[in-house]
Amino acid sequence: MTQPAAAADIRHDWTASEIEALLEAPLLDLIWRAQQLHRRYQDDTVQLASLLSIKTGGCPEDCAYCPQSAHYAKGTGVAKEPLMAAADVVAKARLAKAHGASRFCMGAAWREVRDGAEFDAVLEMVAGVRGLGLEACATLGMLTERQAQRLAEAGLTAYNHNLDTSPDYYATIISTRDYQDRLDTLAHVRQAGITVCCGGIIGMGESRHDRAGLLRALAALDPHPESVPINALVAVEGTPLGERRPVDPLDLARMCAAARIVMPRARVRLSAGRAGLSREAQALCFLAGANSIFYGEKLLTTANNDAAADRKLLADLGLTIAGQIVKTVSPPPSPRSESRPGSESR
Ligand code: SAM
Ligand code: DTB
Ligand code: SF4
Repeated sequence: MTQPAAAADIRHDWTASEIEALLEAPLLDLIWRAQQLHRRYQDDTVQLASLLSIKTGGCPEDCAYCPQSAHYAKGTGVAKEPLMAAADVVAKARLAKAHGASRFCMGAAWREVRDGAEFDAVLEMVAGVRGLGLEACATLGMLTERQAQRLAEAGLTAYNHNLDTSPDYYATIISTRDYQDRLDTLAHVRQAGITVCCGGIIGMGESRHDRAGLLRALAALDPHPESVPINALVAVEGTPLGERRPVDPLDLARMCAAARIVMPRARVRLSAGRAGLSREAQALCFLAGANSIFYGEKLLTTANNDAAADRKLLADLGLTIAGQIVKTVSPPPSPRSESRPGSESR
């Protein structure tokens, strides 16, 4: 059960040093604090969001982590593909729903949206996904205010646009756009009434101060993003970060916990990099405050966890899948109590 907000819990003035102190606190103290907020503002559900790359490769941006950048295509072998047909995308969404997803996210390797037939097709995809009763999310690069409005009119639930890292570290990772470009698009999304999905990546060589700087920038958004993806770098051969070593799963748990503390109402999504985590490491991240995952065997271009294994993990942990009707069997009536209906939904 979520409870009324205590004003002091919802803040937009977190400083990087306050957040750095969270990240360097003893892990169990940090998780304890995060759990208290989790139980005040969240329930026991985990949201399953399926991802589909609707337009792969050939992106003009030079994001050092990204296998879809045209700058690194020779090394990664990720070829530029055309935009998928709307009917094919909606068919994939139908399948994702059948497997238990409640949100469907469509990703395009674009620097920005351009008006025209392709954007019109994306609007058709959004309407089609919503028509299935799924939440629709898109991540298409930069947007104007008008484009955000058109996405809202098509029924888009959420727009994913990550800040990725701290303002200070940003230029080390991307040179073809700046932090303010990202903030401008986020403002357009918010103005259009679409919910904001915004997070970042750890494991790119950033310092703890940078991780704190990312969370500070996210928490400064007012209102806070409704969902916050925490990605661990998937080091793809051929990208400038292809040789990076995997992050320590405990650092991922720390990041989830700090995100839960500074943005208590957000769904914190344990995102890319989950395929490298043990069940126990994932459980720790859920304990720390993560309550959403990308679900389905593929992220955009790289592998994700097996869907059946994910369902089993959530069941073994006693977590509930968001948006699903769960039948609970009542205990047998005792001689002195009245019989109750055999099942209830939540
Ligand atoms: N082109 C659009 C954009 O950049 O906003 C949308 C697609 S882009 C692939 C979406 C996000 O995926 C990026 O902002 C980044 O946070 C994440 N991402 C991309 N490649 C990744 C990788 N190798 N490891 C972890 N996260 C990654
Ligand atoms: C997000 O924060 N992570 C997702 C989603 N938003 C679009 C993307 C992860 C991509 C990982 C690398 C790949 O599969 O290409
Ligand atoms: Fe392009 Fe997005 Fe990849 Fe950057 S992260 S190269 S903008 S697809």
